[in-house]
Amino acid sequence: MKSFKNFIGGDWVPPIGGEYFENRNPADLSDTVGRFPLSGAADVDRAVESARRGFEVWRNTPAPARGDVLRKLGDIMVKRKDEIADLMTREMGKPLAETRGDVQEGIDTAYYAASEGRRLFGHTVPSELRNKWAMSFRRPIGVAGIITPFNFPMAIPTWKMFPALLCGNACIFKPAEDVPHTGHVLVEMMLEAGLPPEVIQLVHGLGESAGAAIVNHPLIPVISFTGSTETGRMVGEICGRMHKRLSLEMGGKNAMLVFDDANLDLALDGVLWGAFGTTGQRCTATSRLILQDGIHDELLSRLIDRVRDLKLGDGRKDGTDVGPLISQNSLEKVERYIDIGQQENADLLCGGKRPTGKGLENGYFFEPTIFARVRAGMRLEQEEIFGPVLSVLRFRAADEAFAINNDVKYGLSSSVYTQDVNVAMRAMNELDTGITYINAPTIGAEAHLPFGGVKQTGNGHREGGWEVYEFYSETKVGYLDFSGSLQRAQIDNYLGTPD
Ligand code: UN1
Repeated sequence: MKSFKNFIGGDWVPPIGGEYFENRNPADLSDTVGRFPLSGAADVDRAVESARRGFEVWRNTPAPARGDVLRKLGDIMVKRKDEIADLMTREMGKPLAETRGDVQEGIDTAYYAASEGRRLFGHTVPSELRNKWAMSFRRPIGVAGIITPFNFPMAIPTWKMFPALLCGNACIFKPAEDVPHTGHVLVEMMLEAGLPPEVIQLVHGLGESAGAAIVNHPLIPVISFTGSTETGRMVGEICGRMHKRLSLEMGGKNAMLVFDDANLDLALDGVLWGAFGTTGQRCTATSRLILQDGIHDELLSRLIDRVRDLKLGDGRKDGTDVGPLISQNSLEKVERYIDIGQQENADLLCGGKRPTGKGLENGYFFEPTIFARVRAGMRLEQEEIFGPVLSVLRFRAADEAFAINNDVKYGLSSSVYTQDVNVAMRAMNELDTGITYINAPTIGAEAHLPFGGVKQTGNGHREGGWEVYEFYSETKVGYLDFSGSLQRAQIDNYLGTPD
């Protein structure tokens, strides 16, 4: 079995404790990808020591030159796109079309970051005093701790690390233990693109050991975490106590609202992609379908027909629509929610169990599932499941649909299907989510726009787009007084009170 290493101190090295974990293909557990380091606090200590040296080199590299490294990295990713998609599907299951999209999101992020190297704007504004200039500019912060999930093994690490690097920070990267191979290849490509070796450190391992050591390390002032709201809360408590800058991207319970006047063919395609793409394992998955009375029965019956046609299987095989779940734990969690839905008297219309088909016996497969007659407030309707389970609700008027959408603790994404521009614009204003799509599903974020959610989905920061550059840099202000005399702000330019 192939054995992988950490990348610490500018070299590929084994974990100090000598322990490893196995990474298996969730579509076929007899297929082992390799063994990866089970790192701990001592590995993180070494990574931090080295990253601090890397930071000194990198912070003094001009931002356009840092951008050039990221552009080259984008070029390398373009060349290796299909190969990476294949290894990514092998370790996390989603079909190749989706893993190719995942790599493309990384490529887009690389090119966007490269262009930011020649921008990274501050402001120059007038001073209130004569012969004095006032301006702001950006400085890097230091070593950034990057902790990422399994569902977008390439896109999410690039969302975090490329802007962090462009701003001049060094990174310590811990990919989810389910997708270490993609993390390994990403770091290989970063080095090939010319990133100075000590600027990036790869520490494999589990959240409770390697992840916790990163979050708790006093010399890592910036943390970016994507994962569950429960873990995010713990990370937030620690970072709060330690005065760290923290970006959290957590759960979702995203809804699609379909109005009577909607194009139903479009809405059907949208909900299938939104609910069952990535086997429902997205923070942006559509997990609630809220249908207006007039089209409820027709859309539901057409949806069930289409769901029955979805082909479950190995994401590396042609024709597969839906891959496996990521792990035994996640399979058991989904099964718990099937029980919960039934106890709550929702109607289980299809799915709800593990499939029996040939070729599916060795993986974490679960049938695409629809519950109808779900009512607002049920656990099925309120809690994030992170699997292929869609709850269907009904509504009469827009206000009711907006209230159902908003009455959950999360607020990442929402989607509205209607031809009525007034309803669409009201939805934009009133839905409590970081993103609203009109006539498109709840997934579809583009790399050059800010991504993130409100309420317990996040903590106010955004990934992607222009906003993430604020997160990874400190604003510094410079005043230059060339008047040759002491000018006292707020005093010497005071206009006096009117008589
Ligand atoms: C996530 O669900 O964790 O548009 C991220 C989207 C994807 C990214 C999703 N590009 O939803």
